[in-house]
Amino acid sequence: MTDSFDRLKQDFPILNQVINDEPLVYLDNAATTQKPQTVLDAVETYYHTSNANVHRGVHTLAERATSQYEGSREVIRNFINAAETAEVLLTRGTTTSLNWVARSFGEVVVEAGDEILISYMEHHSNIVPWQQLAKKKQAKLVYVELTEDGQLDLDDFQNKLTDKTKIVSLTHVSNVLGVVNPIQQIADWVHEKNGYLVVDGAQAVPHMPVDVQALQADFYAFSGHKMLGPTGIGVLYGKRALLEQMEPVEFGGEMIDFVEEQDSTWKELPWKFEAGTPNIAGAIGLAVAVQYLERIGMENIAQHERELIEYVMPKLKQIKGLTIFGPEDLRFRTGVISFNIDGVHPHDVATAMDMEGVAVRAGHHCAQPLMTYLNQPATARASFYIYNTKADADKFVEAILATKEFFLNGLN
Ligand code: C6P
Repeated sequence: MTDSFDRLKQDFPILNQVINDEPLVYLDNAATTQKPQTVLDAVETYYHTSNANVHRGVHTLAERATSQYEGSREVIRNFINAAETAEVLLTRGTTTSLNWVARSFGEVVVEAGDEILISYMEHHSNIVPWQQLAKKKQAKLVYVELTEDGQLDLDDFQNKLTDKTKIVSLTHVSNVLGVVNPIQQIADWVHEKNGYLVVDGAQAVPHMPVDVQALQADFYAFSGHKMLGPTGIGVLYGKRALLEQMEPVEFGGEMIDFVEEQDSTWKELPWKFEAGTPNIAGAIGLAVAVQYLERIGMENIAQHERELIEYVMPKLKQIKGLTIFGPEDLRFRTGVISFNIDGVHPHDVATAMDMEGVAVRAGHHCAQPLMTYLNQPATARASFYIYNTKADADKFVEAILATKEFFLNGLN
């Protein structure tokens, strides 16, 4: 399977370059992915041939832009199997999507004394909006513990899921541990308690098939730039019945039906949430990215990443002084590998690996409560994607060994 992925690199012009005298090995895909030529072309072609504002004009370019923008929404709807395009809101990314849910839906359902349940593996974008809501509503933010090997502790989850729990908001895949959470099972538990489930899908949608109807999540958020699309475009899926109850978060042009001196009415879904001129080129680019992923097949992509980590993990485990975070059982992981080298600061690790042409990220990965929980100030992190190969994995291992040698033995 991975062999047929080897030729994908040629679709990504940015990958064909030398960094610090070494061919680039890009392993920072959890932060953002690179863009294939088809996505770059789609964005450029839009500006060359169809640029206009959407939903406003009747001239030909305006109609073209509108039909491409709304056509992109349909491509995305089909990709995640939402029941209708009214349930697919185009946002700036996962952060905006989660903020909209917390501010608008949270406003509707959360009352003083209620609980909002999240976990210790959440990204700040799935913590801070809930902290703000909890403060405003005098609700309580409750954290689910993790198991020893970094999975969601499902016993603790079930203990903390009570009649007081109004909203559960969990990541589908952790951006630090790479662990995949059993969202479908969790949705059943949450709904039995009459709660609502919000899912941060930023690290899941790019890497595996996601069917929002099968998952039964009430809201599901993700970002275009982590799945080959442009930056500044993302998605908030929500069940129609819930979106109907919510007020828009932003107000202004595009989202109104009728404006009088003192009051206004809103457009229908999904437009009532999309105030102002949207990221039209971003949506078009994202749809082309989705089509690129669909051509490869999301099952194949998940399988490719699994093969890469099955290939690289045994090699990493042989390196003395290397700690790898997250589950031992690779069936519960995507291609995210956080690690530390004893005695070397993760930032130094990332800088030294860059000297070898290998791009990895170091830091708290916008997950400070998780770092505290793991008792680590930071980690280094490699994250694989469709265009990474076994040769990249080998280079990754070599770069770790060279880094270790350089810092611990002063050689290189
Ligand atoms: N994680 C990373 O390097 P935005 O920035 O809105 O596109 O995505 C935010 C976000 C939300 N949830 C998860 C699980 C994420 O991983 C991210 C982005 C990047 O891990 C940047 S910190």
